[in-house]
Amino acid sequence: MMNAKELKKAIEDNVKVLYRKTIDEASKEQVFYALSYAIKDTIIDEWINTHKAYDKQDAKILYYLSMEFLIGRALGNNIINLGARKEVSQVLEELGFDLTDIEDQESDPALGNGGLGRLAACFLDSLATLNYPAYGCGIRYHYGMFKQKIENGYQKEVPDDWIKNGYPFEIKRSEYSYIVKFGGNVRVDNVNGKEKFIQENYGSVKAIPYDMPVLGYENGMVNSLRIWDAEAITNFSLEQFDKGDYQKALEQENLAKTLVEVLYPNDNHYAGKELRLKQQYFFISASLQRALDKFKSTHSDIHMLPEKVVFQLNDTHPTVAIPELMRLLLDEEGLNWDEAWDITSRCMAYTNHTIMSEALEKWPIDLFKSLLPRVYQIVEEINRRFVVQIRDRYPNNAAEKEKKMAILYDGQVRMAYMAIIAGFSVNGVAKLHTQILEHQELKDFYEMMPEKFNNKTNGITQRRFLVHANPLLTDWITKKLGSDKFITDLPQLSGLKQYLNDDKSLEEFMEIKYQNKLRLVKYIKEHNGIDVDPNSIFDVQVKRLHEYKRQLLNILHVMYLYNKLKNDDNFDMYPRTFIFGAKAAAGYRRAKQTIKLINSVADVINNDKSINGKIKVVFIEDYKVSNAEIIFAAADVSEQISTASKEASGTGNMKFMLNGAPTLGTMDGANVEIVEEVGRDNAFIFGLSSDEVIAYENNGGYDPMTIFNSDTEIRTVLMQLVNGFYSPNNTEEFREIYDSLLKKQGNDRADVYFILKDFRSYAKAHDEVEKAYKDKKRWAKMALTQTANAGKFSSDRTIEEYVRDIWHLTKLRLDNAK
Ligand code: GPQ
Repeated sequence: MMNAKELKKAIEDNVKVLYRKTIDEASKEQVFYALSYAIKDTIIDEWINTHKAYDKQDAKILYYLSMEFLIGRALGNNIINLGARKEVSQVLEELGFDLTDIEDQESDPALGNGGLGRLAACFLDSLATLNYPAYGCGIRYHYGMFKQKIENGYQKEVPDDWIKNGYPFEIKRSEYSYIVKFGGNVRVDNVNGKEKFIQENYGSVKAIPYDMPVLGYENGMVNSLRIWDAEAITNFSLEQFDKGDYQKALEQENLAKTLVEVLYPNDNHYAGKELRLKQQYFFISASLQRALDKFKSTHSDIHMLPEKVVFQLNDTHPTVAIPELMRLLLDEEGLNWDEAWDITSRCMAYTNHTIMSEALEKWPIDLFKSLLPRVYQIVEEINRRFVVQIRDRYPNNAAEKEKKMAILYDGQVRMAYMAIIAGFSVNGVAKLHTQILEHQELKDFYEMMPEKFNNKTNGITQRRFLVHANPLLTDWITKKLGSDKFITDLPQLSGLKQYLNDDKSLEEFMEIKYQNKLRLVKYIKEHNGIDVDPNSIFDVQVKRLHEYKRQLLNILHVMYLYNKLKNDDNFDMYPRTFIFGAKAAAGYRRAKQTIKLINSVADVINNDKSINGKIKVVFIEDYKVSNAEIIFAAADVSEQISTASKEASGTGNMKFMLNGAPTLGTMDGANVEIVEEVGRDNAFIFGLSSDEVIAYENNGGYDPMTIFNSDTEIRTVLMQLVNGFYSPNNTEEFREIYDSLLKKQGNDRADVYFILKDFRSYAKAHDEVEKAYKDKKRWAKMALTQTANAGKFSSDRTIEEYVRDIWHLTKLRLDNAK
């Protein structure tokens, strides 16, 4: 890192070169660019040095293949990982600027939907911090996750043109471009008695990589996130035009334009769009071609590939990597099937992130085949061989096993099955989730190949979600522990346990929470125009809007509390602010109706003077990584209320925990492991267990009408959905929500997600929260207990487990590192 004087000069020079301005004339945005380029300058040498070390040490490289990297803003994070936070702030101050303001100028790169994409970003941070050689490989979407506007209570999607003004931390690397082919047909040639498969009449595009630096924490390591952009090859070339191929030239131009245009905004949901499959193949083919070329530039024997390269498939989205690697090895490298299969199956590992059936990718064979004719042939052969294996192993129930396990079945290509069959590892993302995979969802595979299955409980990076998000707490912990080692060794937080009975420390801890609440209060006032009482309990649910995550349960409970306040003279409550933040997939009706409901309830309650502000409801517009950091730091209560068995892990739960907010949740996903760490007394657990949910599901569900008929308070709340209480101008506004809770909907049971079933138990858990909060000291202790026990949930731990059990990487040595 340059010294303060050099940095100052670099910023001033950049402002001049970029904008023909002196620093005193520069806007905040201009200073953002000037500073970012200065920071990039200091990164570059370490970046080069790291990749020289890759080559010199002949390091095994991980390729983390993912359709999503929800990286969030880079500037602040890079400054932290360079260890230059204080210095940079000071220089900016001298120049008349505030670092936080400058950071706010950066667009928030949202190349992901939610948990899955954010996990990939946390993993990159940990890999670099732990000195492991790795590339993230993904897509340079021109439009990331849409920006959310709330208009009249409804979500409106606004395109996220994140690269409009140029993104300072990326580098275009045209010299590593590759051609990717789509469609056409396969011709078989016979060359010297050997079959050769030639794809012809295809359309193609050029894949161009852009690299972003991924910095380790104060260790001189800089890995790359490589995202692929598309360009047309022809540009209406005369040649094609002459050949009368005008149509094709146009098509290719168009393909390049649309291919990487936009991220599909679906979380935990597969929509089956052709363009999505094109995106998948596009970035996979380019990434693999590049990985093979890189390998071959320093190795002569392709059979060594598994010793030097490993590919991790982030969910099924990149699974086409399996037949694509086979294709490259067979058709380009000239290997035979067995050799190619041996290499492929030793290079590929798969992570499963959900058991929700609507998320499972199943491509129609017709579509798959016409788009990827050669790749499809290979899939057929993989499937054929696997089916032979099944018939061998299960001679008595082969047909049934085939139905349950074959890759090709019922006119579909089942991607998850291909990933399991071809790869050497299948992992779930939390203990409970992995158990459900092994014993329910994938039990036939587990029975046949148990050695492939393993668990890797998710984690989060403390560099972003503590050091960057919560500088006050970071400083305090550093003081209390006498060291900042927890920044790279999170279990050191357990040293805070010695302060659990120290009144002064508890007071300090809660004072920091209060300061962070003030920061959020200010954000809410500026962005929502709502006044929030910082002394109220901040009860927060921020995550994607999905029925299984049950934001509906939360808001119904708010309606219930409001009724009690209005109608029951004996009822009183501690002031609460219910904070929501959530984007709904653009085409997800029920999710959008839930957003409208939350906003309608907010409107009525926030404007009712008679309840003395005892309840406030805030819907934070455009929930994203940058405001998430402010929200986690300010939360008192972490709502993790998914229907048990449905949330594979959750990672927001860990971010709240780290920042001192106890979990109010079900025994689902990683909540189970959070409770294991803090103890049952330091969490508010409610609801059906996953076993109970699964048992109900296997027996046709339960009857919500009995609850409706017997519980008058619940009934009142439900009636308010359809009597205009929250929608005076349209009593039908929330009819579908009402119906979904009480009536069978086509093939769906009533109340698929057990909202009414869990309601009373949820309300009781909320009572417990209030009781605990009123006892200031008890609460402070409980809050500090969360932070002190958060050590397990660092993505550093997760990455070390992947390395130990799956990737077998070696730490890179960096000679010039600090
Ligand atoms: N997850 Cl399949 C997503 O965010 N998107 C998806 O499409 C799928 C899963 C989440 C999952 O719901 C969370 O429980 C996990 O914590 C997260 O992936 C990371 O594993």
